[in-house]
Amino acid sequence: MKSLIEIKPILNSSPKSIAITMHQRPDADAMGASLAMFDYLRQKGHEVNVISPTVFPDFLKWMPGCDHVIVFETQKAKALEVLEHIDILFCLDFNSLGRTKDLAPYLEKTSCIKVLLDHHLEPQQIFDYGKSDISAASTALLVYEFIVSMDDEKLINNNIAQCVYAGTMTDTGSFRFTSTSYRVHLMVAKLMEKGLEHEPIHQAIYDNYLESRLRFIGHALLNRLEVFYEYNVAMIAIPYSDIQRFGLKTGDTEGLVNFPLSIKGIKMAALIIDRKEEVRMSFRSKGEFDVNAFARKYFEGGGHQNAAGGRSADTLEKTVERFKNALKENEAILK
Ligand SMILES: [Mn+2]
Repeated sequence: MKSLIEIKPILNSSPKSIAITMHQRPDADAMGASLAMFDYLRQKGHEVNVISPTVFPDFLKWMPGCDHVIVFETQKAKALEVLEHIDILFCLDFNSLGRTKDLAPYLEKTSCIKVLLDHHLEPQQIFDYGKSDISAASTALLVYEFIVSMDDEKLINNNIAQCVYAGTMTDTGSFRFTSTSYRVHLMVAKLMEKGLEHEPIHQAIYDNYLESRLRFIGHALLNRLEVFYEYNVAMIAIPYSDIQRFGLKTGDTEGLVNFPLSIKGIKMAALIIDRKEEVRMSFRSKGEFDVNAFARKYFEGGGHQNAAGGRSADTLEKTVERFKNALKENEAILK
């Protein structure tokens, strides 16, 4: 993979046809990075489309440009038509094509230039240009830094500012995780200097839920939380019946995994959800315990040292049992 900046002459020459894509079930970072890049590359005169493998959550529907996003899951023909004639594919906030779910085989088929901007561990070796920076707090930050490195800071408008701020705010737990480096604060300072209003973004993302989502959190904390003090681990396991009962939608369980981590002494938290088609898992940790390694070893997943995801084809009960066995195997590290 050539370094990202080497794409500069290509982007600065003739107009290109470009697609930007992100991981399935996109979060604010995947969407924010993609929409910021979308706005920027359009300003540069390129023909640009954004493809999300699956629908994106309602709490991101304020993001500038989100109306242009083609959702592969529901607009397959349109997405495939775009992929057929592109010169460049930007892959943002993921690093292995499998993370795009059913879109993956079509991305594999394209012979165009593939560009990576991402901050997850162990990228697949299929990209022509890119930046894989695990110390970056967010992919949105990498997009911001990319635009600056292209000598195009003047093109960072309010749309781009809102998108990269939102992605970075959420991926840093509102600027508190250890990943919140000086680069993050430097970017935010520059964005605010340009006139970014941050408060509406916090409100749009964190104060925009339905009552049912709050009731669900109450229920989950009261009835679905289990604490294993012997391992310093806490877990919330959500059966499919809860999803139906509270009418949960994409994004409604976002952040739930952070609650158990706020219990004194707890070093690792897990959220295990029966999504019917499969069981999905989120892991968070404080300090040394590496949930990326844990998710990779036991649950076909991965991510970052302190935040990772996984999946299981077993039932919820069986998955919880496997999780508990995995804790036992890691007893020495967790204690
Ligand atoms: Mn991210």
